Amino acid sequence: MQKTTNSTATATKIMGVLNVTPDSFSDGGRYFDHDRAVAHGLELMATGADIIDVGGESTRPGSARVDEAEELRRVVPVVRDLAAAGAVISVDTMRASVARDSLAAGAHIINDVSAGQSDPTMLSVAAETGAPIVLMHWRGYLDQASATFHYEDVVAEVIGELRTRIDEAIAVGVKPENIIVDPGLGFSKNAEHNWQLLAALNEFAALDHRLLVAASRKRFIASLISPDDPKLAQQAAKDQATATISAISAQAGAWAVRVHDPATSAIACKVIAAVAEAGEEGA
Ligand code: PMM
Repeated sequence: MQKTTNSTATATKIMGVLNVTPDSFSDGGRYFDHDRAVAHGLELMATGADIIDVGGESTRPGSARVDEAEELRRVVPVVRDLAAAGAVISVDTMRASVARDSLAAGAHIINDVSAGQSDPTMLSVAAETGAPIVLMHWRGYLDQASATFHYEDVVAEVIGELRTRIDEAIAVGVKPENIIVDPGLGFSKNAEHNWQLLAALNEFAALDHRLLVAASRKRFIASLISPDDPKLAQQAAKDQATATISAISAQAGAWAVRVHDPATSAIACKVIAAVAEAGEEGA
């Protein structure tokens, strides 16, 4: 069919995960060395990532906090080299100093899983620099989180708590258009909570900020694939499930999905964009 109108549909962006850590959920240890980290960042770009999310601290339950100097040492040189290679970079950190130095080294976006709750100066760094910031739903460090793991209505509570974070960011001077929201799948949430949040992505999109969804290879996916022993779930199966969630996220209007395997999710998001475009042309 001939294209008659310019499409307003934009494909959901792919944020590729680059954990420069010895101990992250699924790729801990693999890209801990600087050169391997940079090489993997370039590979993520080559396989479909629009943004590289560089992190130097694992958020795995029970993992000890990395000290500030070590986090800076892990993250900033990798950000600098990938930015020099033309990458769009988000920096996955709960520390304002790491965010600030990474932005100075060429990063574009702050990704704070604590939504400004871990470091009281994080939101002002976002306000002062004008950098977009991901505000993820977070109820504390995962080893402290069991006490705050109860929800009467997970969707309403996560949205309500995110609204509080949004209001605080705006009060500190972050522009609404620079706020990206994230339901925080797997953070103080069990599998049932995660599926309920995914069933309600439209409500997150309706918050009127960009939406990021980060389900990739998380435990609730592994438990779906291999309920008796999630550790036995194959990587390819987890990436297939992740790509399906990327499609659901794209359909709900997500701005980006954060994934370990860009290729599978990029195809899923392209399919959804093609269907959206065809729908617009047919309208
Ligand atoms: N999850 C992890 C790390 N960073 N950032 C955002 N915005 N949202 C997330 O859900 C998120 C994140 C943990 O996953 P990993 O260890 O596989 O990177």
